Amino acid sequence: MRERLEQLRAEGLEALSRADSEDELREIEVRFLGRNGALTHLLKDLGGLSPEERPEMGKLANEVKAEIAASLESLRLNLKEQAYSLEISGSGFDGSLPGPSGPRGGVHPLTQVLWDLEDLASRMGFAVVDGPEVETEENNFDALNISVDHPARESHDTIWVKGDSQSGGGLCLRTHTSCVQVRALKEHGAPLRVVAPGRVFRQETQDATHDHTFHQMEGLVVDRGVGVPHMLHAMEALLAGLFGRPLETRLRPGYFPFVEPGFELDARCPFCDEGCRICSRTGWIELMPGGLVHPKVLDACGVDSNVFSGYAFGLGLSRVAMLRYGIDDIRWMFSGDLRFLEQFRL
Ligand code: FA5
Repeated sequence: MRERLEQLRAEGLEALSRADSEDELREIEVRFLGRNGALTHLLKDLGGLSPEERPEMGKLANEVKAEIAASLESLRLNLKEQAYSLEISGSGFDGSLPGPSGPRGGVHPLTQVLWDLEDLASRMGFAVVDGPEVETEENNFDALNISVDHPARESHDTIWVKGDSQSGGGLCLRTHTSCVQVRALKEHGAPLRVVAPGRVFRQETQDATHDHTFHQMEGLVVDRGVGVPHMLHAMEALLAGLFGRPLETRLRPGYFPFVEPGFELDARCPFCDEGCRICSRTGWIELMPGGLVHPKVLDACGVDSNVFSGYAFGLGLSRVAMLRYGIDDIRWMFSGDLRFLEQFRL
């Protein structure tokens, strides 16, 4: 028994002297000290020894076990220290290797539509301009020829920050991006060619195509001799660029106090053939109203309407995103629901 124990001690220490990885140490630990290891097997034979021999061999077996275990522990510590020194010395670190990859994000469909539109409009010669979301009553309504008794001013449409629909001189959350027409014309005068994308707000009962917070993009061109054909060409070019093909549209008369004549450009509903809840059972989705800038608007902005004419349009970006990606309810947009957002992962 003594010889077998001594042999085991020598074998164990010898194996440990050659080990240089954590994996090897673990394998030696199992081989010698594990539940089915060599030493455990030997200890089972202690029962067959004479009562005189048993304590001595038991003591020796414990010594062997403790020695191998201590050696294992100190080698483990050495390995850890070596790895740590290597790490802090910087050697072995390759900065050109890719980092650990996390979950990938995506671009929100509205943002993608916005980026594509800004890109398209820029290539068509439009400058991209901006305006504040809290707007004066003057810019949002008065300068746009929206009189104080126009339904758009009523409290069920407009969210007032200061004043109300009748008081005058108030502040509201802008109800459309048309107010940027006024700002841009007052600041830059004519000729002018701008688009103004942004967030707008209305006290709206939400349904599949109406939200209280949504995005529009205003387009405005003012120059000498601008007419309806220029407007139609620009509107159709923008939509075709956005959808990668000419869209099936229809043009009908529309009333907006700040254009004359005014139009509504509707897109064929992609969700049905003859009418569904998304297109209010008409087969068409209101997408892009427009018209020739009313002379009163030009004059209110200090542009001579006897010299200049212009066109303006307002594109509903949330509805464009719905058509482009087949989103059947506008309320998904700001729902924050991962089941929706994850479909736009890159
Ligand atoms: C306007 O806001 C006008 N300022 C547009 C305009 C600009 C007309 C320039 C003429 C010249 P309207 O309220 O129809 O118009 O809204 C324009 C577009 O915004 C609609 O065609 C639709 O696409 C979108 N829209 C309107 N209301 C909502 C809503 N509650 N939720 C989501 N999109 C909406």
